[in-house]
Amino acid sequence: MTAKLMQRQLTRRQILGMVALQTAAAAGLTRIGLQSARAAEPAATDNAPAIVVGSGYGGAVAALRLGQAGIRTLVLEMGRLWNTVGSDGKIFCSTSAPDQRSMWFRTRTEAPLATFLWLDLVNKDIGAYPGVLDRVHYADMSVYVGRGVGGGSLVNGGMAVTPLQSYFTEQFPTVDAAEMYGTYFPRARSMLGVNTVDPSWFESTEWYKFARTSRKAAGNAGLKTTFVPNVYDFGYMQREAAGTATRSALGGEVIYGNNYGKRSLDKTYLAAALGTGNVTIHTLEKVRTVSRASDGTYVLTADRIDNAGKVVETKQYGCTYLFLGGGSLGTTELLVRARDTGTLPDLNASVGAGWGTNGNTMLGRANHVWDTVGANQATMPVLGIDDWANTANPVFAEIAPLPMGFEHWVSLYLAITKNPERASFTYDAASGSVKLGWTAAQSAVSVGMAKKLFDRINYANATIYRYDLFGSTSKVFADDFTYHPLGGCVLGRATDDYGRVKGCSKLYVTDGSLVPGSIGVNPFVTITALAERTMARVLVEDTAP
Ligand code: FAE
Repeated sequence: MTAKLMQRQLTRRQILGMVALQTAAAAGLTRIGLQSARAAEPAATDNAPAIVVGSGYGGAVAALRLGQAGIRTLVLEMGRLWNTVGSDGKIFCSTSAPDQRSMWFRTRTEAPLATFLWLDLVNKDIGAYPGVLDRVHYADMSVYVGRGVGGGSLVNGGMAVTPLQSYFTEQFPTVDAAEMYGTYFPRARSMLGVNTVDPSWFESTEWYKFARTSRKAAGNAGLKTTFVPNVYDFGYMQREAAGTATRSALGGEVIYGNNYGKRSLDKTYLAAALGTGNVTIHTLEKVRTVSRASDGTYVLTADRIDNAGKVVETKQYGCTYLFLGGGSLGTTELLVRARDTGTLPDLNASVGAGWGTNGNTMLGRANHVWDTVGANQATMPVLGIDDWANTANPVFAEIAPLPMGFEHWVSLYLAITKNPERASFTYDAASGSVKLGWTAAQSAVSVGMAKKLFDRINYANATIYRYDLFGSTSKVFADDFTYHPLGGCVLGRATDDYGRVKGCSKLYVTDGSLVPGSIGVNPFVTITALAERTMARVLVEDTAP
């Protein structure tokens, strides 16, 4: 089959999958397969040759490639399918007036930016519901993750960055980098629908004034900025600006979901996976335990919840091949629990280890009154300050928007630092929970590195930090959360070099837990490309009859 023909077929299949996703949502179904394009709930499946846990990047790649290989596959996702409009006519709620759809079983939102002028203007009371953004709290670190069909792709900033090859090699010395950069990164970018902002539009539009102002401040300190690609459709964004398309990125939407414009996984990989006719997705089902039957097949226990979070059914599933795509937290928690409660006793000691925050730290600077950032700001970042080559203090800082609808002179950044600190997850038998050993001192390392860079920028521009954005304690650096949880089942340690879990045949990890705590840029392109590499290998070597 020619590449062109394959592409055309994929598009047709993708459309079939998207119809299935839409029809399932409209009919209120929690099981989605091609049958649901006819608004019929696919038959309940308890056994499948392959099961995929989670429908984020790693899970979506696994589901598509298994489906294309003709392997009947079941995806279990704890979040909902985001495709039904609420009373406001929108699927996702707005960022400025969030409701129950915003956060995963909360009664008040927990936005990253807690305050403005020390005032609690940002967070709002909401009803408890399986909302799209979760903030998972550990002792000294909290982690933002997406919940729903599409995982993190539903809530993230869409920045689709390929890491520097030299740093990729440093992090993954046993992976063939030439093959990654020649085959798997391009494959991932093409499937994800990565595109770039038109530079001339960027230079002229009011919507990116904030980025140009931050670029100028960085330039004054002798630092260079670089454009970063995104999966948000920039053609759509330009139509938003022209007033011919409904606003999403230009309407403040991002962390609680984008109603338009973004190529989230339900529009790309997952639609194509359903289009194969071999993939079914069950929503609102959280996998709780994994064990192995005497014949070597995997047995999963999953709780099905309703919109109030009540467990309405506990189900058992069986499969021959098990792919874990629950994300760094979800996958690692499942495996740490399985090892330490004895349901998968052969998992090695590296399971749970090697976790990091990608060195994340958020901060704001106050610009001079003449350096405006604009009342109108697009929510999709397109520029980063790239000082990674500075071996004394490597930092890549995304220039983040702060769309408040009025001029506030704040430049916001998400700094990615080369923090070498790592932590481990451990099972606490008394509470039955999995704990993360990350400490405040480990976050202080990221802060120290970000501070060195931004002290330079402040000095060169005679500006200061903002002290009012992260709570009432005059905190400058948001050091207590990350958007980029990475590691826990690191490639080559907890798994072999292709994500096959050591000690358990036919068990695979395909998500962010494979990345050893840091990748130097926003991580989803790397996660997707590694998953593509795993699937290409596993389908050839492990599933042959
Ligand atoms: P992920 O996408 O988190 O998917 C895991 C899925 O598994 C989720 O849907 C879970 O609900 C589900 N799940 C977990 N446990 C279970 C279970 N036990 N049973 C059933 N289902 C389960 O994992 N990255 C970028 O590259 N660029 C950005 O611009 C960017 N911005 C971000 C902004 C925000 C606000 C956040 C939160 C993240 C951002 N990220 C960004 C990070 C990115 O979204 C993240 O690295 C990926 O989503 C991780 O992909 P995984 O496949 O590992």
